[in-house]
Amino acid sequence: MTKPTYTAKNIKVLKGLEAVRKRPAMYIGGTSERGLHHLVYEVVDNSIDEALAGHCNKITVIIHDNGSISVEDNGRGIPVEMHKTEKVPALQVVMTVLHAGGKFDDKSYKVSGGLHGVGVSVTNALSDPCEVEVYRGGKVYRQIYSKGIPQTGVDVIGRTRKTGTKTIFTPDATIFETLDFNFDYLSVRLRELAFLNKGIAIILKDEKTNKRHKFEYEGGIISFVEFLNENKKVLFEEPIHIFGTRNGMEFEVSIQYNEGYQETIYSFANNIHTIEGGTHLIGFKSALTRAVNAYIKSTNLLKNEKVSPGGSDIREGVTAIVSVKLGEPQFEGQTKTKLQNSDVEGIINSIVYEKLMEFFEEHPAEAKHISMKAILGARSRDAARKARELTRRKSVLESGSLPGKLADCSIQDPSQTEIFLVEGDSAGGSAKMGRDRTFQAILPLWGKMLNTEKARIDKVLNNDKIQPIILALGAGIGEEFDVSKLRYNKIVIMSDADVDGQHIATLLLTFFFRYMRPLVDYGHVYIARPPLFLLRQGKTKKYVYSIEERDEFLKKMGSKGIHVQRYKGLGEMNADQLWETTLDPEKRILTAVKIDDAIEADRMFTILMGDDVAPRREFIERNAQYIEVSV
Ligand code: 0RA
Repeated sequence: MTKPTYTAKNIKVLKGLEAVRKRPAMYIGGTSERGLHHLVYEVVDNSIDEALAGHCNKITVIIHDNGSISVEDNGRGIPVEMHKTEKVPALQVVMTVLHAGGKFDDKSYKVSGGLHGVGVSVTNALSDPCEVEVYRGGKVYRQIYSKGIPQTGVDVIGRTRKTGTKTIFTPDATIFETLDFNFDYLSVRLRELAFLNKGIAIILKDEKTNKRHKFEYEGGIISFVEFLNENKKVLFEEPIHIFGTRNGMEFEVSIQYNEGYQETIYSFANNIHTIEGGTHLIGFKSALTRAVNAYIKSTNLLKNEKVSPGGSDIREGVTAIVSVKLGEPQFEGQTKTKLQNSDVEGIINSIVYEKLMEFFEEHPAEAKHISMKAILGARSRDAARKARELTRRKSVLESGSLPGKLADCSIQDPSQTEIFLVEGDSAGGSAKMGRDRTFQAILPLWGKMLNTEKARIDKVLNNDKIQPIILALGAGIGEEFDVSKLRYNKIVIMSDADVDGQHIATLLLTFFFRYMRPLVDYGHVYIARPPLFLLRQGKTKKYVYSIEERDEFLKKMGSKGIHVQRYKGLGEMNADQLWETTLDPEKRILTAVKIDDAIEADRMFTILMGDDVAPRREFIERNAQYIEVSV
């Protein structure tokens, strides 16, 4: 084994790696689960670049059972020859110099690249150990690093016929709060990458559980749109597909409509999900609005009617992906996910408009469907406005008046308060008596909750089950929702631990997700977990929250004179018990509702709340552990 040589240049390299280890958040956004997974994405991005350059079509990611993870591609292999100016092997430069990436290959620009665009050296710096194998020119080369510092030279360790690069790394336990790679978390991003880069097969395996996925989509973003609409009724079968290149920028758009009213548009720049949008998204939206309006005008679909569809009417029920790839993307915004390259907007706007008009001309049935839906959307917006004005006039939604059934808390400071949305009047009654009324408010819910997944906003606004919730929270709804006006810090859904209770919780979550989204994004929503059993033995009492926990305690307590009481519903608990088990911040269990991935959440709500029964049954069966409480 050759020892790496140290020169003055190495001092600079060490300083760079040190900076990464000192402030990992600056490079990978944090050291929790998200940052941990970012390590993988940096490595995968390099392989994606190799694929986009046309030299690789397969990437395999394996979660190993010793805590390491490996990423292997079948590209050309990172060059191992001496780097001309750095005087060490090119591989070592890529692995240890910040921003080195594939830059020494001038011809191709780096298309993918993580949010922070720092490259695989960051993954290396935060791993211990990290090992890279390169298959190239008939040989297997290897270099091993610890915390980014080479422990060996680039050694030849064998012969091979294949070409490619494999990186195996173990995240440094002194840096990360968690070291467990999450199969589902990785799946979401790797699937997204497979959609955005058609023809690349990305395989994910988990050696611990033997789970395996292969993501490969010949249709690219067309497949992405079909995937998003999978359980929805679509207006036309084949998604629209528009693509082109201009000024060195590649762009691609796919559009399909469903019968719902939600707007689902995801935009990407260089494979990065631009959550905050940007110029590509603005250009796309403008083109869509202009094209649909132009078509409506040219076909006189509106006759003499006064309504005119606006952008949001035209985007009711749309599912679209906008993806651009460009040389020097400029990102801004709070999370650096807003594309700001100004030339992109005009290019996308004009080309998408042109191609959409062509599509409409060639597909009059689809064009008419889209147009009629937009017109209906405009009419309903009109109706919603009138409904809002009516309720306003009745001074309900904006009067600050509170619903009659609300038992409010006494303190005013919204950062200290909680509201429990309680299923059923009897549980509501016990909760009102059992709570700490200084900071806990109770709003009982009764009757059949509206399924907001299938309702337009005018119906939601006027619904007598939903209105009390809007009033109690005090922050408005929909586009006018203002999280700063929220009257409570925690909104706790409290329903029975049975199928009906689950259903109500899901209906409420759907409502929050669709109409009060910041509530979810800012982490205000919780689900209470009431106990399932009360175990009693003489004077000792123990509430348990799952069947496993019950069995565990039965074992511990022995079987002498144990009395097991099962709670079928919240209504069976008296006020004291409810306080003890579900309301008391010292003892209760609350599950925070977290939505990491909007795409997954969107699909989940569609499946749970949409029209199709089969996928819903399948989903519930797959997730049966969450509703085991109903047995
Ligand atoms: C630049 C040049 C060449 C290969 C690569 C970059 C490369 C980098 C990575 C990172 C992960 N997998 C990769 N595969 C390839 C090769 C240039 C040549 O062979 O002429």
